[in-house]
Amino acid sequence: MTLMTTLNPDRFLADLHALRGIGASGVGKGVIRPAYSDADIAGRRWLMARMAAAGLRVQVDPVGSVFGLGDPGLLLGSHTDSQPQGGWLDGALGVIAGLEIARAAREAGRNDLSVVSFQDEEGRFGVTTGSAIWGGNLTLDKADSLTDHTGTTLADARARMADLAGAFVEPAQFSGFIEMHIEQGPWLDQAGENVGVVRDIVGIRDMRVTLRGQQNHAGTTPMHLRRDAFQGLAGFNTLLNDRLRNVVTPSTVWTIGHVSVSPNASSIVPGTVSFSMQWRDGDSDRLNRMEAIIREALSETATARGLTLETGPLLGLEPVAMDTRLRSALESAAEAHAPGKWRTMSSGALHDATNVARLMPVAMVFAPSIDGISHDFAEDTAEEDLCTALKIMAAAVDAL
Ligand code: HGY
Ligand code: MN
Ligand code: MN
Repeated sequence: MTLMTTLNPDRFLADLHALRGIGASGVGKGVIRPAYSDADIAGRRWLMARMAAAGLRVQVDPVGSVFGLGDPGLLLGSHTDSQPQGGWLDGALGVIAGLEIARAAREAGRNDLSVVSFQDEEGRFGVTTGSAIWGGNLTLDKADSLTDHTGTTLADARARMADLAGAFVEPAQFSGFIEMHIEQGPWLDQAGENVGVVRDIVGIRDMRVTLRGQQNHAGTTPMHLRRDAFQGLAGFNTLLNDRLRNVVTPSTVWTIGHVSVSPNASSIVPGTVSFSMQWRDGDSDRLNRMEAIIREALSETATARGLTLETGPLLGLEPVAMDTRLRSALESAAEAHAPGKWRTMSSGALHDATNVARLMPVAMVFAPSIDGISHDFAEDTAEEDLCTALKIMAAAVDAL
């Protein structure tokens, strides 16, 4: 008897839907479970109980990442925290798939699989924070001073689950990490394919920027005398799109996703604008060249418009390649269970696997996202596709 015989897709789906109910947004299948929120902590407590029921030893690290430990061997998992408007599968899929495979393995007498839900993968405080700390990309000290958009520090947030927190889990007990995730993009869905085996994960840079001008009366302040911080952002954005044209490729992305205008009133010239500046690419040199262009465009814009410029700490992760041995186990399983309906591909989304790759061999397998939608309540995948991806990951683990 192997885990393939005890693997229970219905139990896997039931756990996925149970987790979806914790922090349900009430819109579609969406969830609202930001790191350290009541819903996130409730979700982690629920997961701890499910891990214990499966016979795994539960350990929560100081940051709030939840581990279900078996004997030394492979680590499976992802994250259960969500974006402010999250989908039910982003992260949760990988944790529950890992739980189901570890549980089925134990029922078949195999106890060398462990499961993890990393904390704050969605970066309320930074970029894949929990696994960055565990993987050594970020010290706990530095992380504790990071703040979210409301100014709350990670230290204060993680204190909300201090009663659960224990020591960091020793990475040396794991021989590798496999993470299942939804693609969060359009390619598998468009091609009608079942799974993607990830070749590499792009790198990322993320920093906060503040432009300060002069708050003033929107009626009496002539245009040529204004030091309008919003106009600064608008001017920077136009200049940036023009300057980046020479260094980017069709797969390079850059996003200003969070903007706060102060004082945000119709009859007041904005005095201050704070915004997030994020960019991603598969090439570290290109990420660095983009940083230089971004900083140059920011200072040129600030000077030209009489604004002051402040940039926060630059957070980032380098592009990482998946382990060939783990990856080929996934590819053989995909060929066996979905012949002609799988591909190898890059990941434009960041994942905990990037940080874990500093410690051990890692690999990822994608399930399709309907219409390529993610980071939105509408995120979804057909249950049949979820179960196909589960079977393929289980077959790969069974072979390892
Ligand atoms: O943004 C990302 O790539 C991840 O989904 N947090
Ligand atoms: Mn994710
Ligand atoms: Mn995400």
